[in-house]
Amino acid sequence: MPEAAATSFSIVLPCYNEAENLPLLLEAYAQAWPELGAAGELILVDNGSTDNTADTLERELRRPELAFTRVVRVPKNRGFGHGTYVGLRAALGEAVGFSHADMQYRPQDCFNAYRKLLAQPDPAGALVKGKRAPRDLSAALLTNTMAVLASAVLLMPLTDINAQPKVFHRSLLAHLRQPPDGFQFDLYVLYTARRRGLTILTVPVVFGRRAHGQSKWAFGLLSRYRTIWATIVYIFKLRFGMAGRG
Ligand SMILES: Nc1nc2c(ncn2[C@@H]2O[C@H](COP(=O)(O)OP(=O)(O)O)[C@@H](O)[C@H]2O)c(=O)[nH]1
Ligand SMILES: [Mg+2]
Repeated sequence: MPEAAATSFSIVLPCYNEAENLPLLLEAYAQAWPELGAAGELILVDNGSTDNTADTLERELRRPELAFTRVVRVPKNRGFGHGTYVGLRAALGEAVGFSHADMQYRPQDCFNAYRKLLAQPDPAGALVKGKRAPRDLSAALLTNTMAVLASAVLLMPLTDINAQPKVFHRSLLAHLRQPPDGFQFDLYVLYTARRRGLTILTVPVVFGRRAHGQSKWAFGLLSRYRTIWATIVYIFKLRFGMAGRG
């Protein structure tokens, strides 16, 4: 893993077939970046995309106002967790974080989480995550049911597990030893942080609408239930030591 730079922040955004959203996303980051007011880098992970993501990124990243951005490529898609982990391993920041690439979160969400982390007496002892404003009933029901189940089985308080971003000191990376490939990555990061005694802090975020395209997992009943089932199985695997315990 690369050595950490002086106080700085790496934001990792794994992108899977988000070619339509990327120009908007990058424009939002180009506009907002000066607000960060710190050294930083934006890492876009082309997570084995099969659309125009590679060409779009090549074209967009020629813009000088995106000089803080670089691309990491995953040749074959294995899922959200794998792509995010590959991006995090390439990160140089002393603080690192990840979020989504479909415009549902704002760059400022990452910045706010970073500022909150830096404001802690011991930034290495905390992880800052987004906490979504109340959403529609079925989304809230699913989120809360998964959080209650995970908390009860893993014996630790967990809420709004998949809310983005997650921002933490790079020292946690060494403990993410067996990250899951899929969307269970968020749970794994929180679980590992809690087991290591980190304090979990939140910043409020608004979960907006996708600018283009549809959710990559909740687009149909079957794919939705597959992801939910995989998460339930993963919760029990974590509990009984059959998945990576950092
Ligand atoms: N499904 C999926 N999404 C990925 C992957 N890698 C990165 N992502 C990104 O993960 C983010 C969230 O995915 P999305 O399907 O919108 O999930 P939702 O927001 O929970 O409905 C998007 O920005 C995707 O581009 C992957 O391998 N699979
Ligand atoms: Mg989304």
